[in-house]
Amino acid sequence: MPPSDPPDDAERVIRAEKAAVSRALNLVEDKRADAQDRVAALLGSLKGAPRAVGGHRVGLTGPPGVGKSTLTSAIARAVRARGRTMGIVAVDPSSIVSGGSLLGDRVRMSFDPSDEGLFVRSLATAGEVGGLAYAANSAVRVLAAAYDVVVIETTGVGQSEIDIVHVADTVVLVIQPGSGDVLQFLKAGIMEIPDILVVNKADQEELARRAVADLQGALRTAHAVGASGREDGDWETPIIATSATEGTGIEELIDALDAHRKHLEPTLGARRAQGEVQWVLDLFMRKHGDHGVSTLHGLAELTARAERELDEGETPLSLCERLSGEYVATLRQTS
Ligand SMILES: Nc1nc2c(ncn2[C@@H]2O[C@H](COP(=O)(O)OP(=O)(O)OP(=O)(O)O)[C@@H](O)[C@H]2O)c(=O)[nH]1
Ligand SMILES: [Mg+2]
Repeated sequence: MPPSDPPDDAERVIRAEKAAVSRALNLVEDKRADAQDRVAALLGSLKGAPRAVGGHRVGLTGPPGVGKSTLTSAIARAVRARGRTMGIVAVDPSSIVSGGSLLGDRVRMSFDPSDEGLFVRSLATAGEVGGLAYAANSAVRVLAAAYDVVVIETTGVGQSEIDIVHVADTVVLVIQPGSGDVLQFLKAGIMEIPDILVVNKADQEELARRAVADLQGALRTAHAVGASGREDGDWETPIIATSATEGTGIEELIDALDAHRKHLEPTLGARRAQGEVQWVLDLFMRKHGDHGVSTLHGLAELTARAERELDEGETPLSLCERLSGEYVATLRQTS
């Protein structure tokens, strides 16, 4: 079947037609240059969609096995029960794509496939840095045009390969009772303070109570040593105990998500724009380091340029590629 025009596809995505959303995500994962040109065009048409502007992008992250996927399923049920639609993209570091199928898929979620208001997709990392970050970013923006709430699940703590901070309005860090690393990271200021902290597996009640108390202490220490989140100081990170398997604490979590989204409203546009700029700069610097930045006239110039060109409709993907091209061309000229 020949591909339909991007505007056509965009309309269908905005109407949340599952087949169109699926097709758009296939395109996002297709690394060929012509596919990526079409992604850029598609994202351009999706950018102003009502849900893309008014919706909520939630990043859910945490160490392996803490229950992120189970929690995401529980969140989805609660969000749907409140009459809102939801798209999920799970970034699965353990999966590999082979012959078009996803092997070793650890995304353990079960949903009603006939529910038109819920869409789930996992992206396999297949061990490549950078490429997935692009795909995840684009995937979130496709889903954001179609669904009220988008959740992106990634595994990791601290500086992970997929920096969901750049793509999520709200970052939720999920841990389980007895996970000392997170406490240490928070205390030492290695980790940015998340917008919401969740202690899952709180069916282990005594352990969970202690974990919540420890986290409260760690947050106080983190604030004391000057570690920061993305807030200007007037948002206090709530700590919420949940049991994803028993369904407790989920309503409280959704309320906290809504409260954070509301808190962000006045600055959301700027925050999202800043996230995209940061994403481009990060990727470019990971690839080409300080030398790349100085060759393209320094950080201030590069930042201003990214702001301007993203604002004009360029996608982070295409912009980063073009900057890389310019850097390489300059190297050739001067060598
Ligand atoms: N007791 C208890 N077990 C849970 C809870 N939530 C998840 N689990 C169990 O923890 C295990 C891991 O759950 P997942 O949801 O796959 O965890 P994850 O964080 O998504 O794991 P990765 O994506 O592999 O990092 C499964 O056996 C779940 O049944 C909970 O609230 N209480
Ligand atoms: Mg998972």
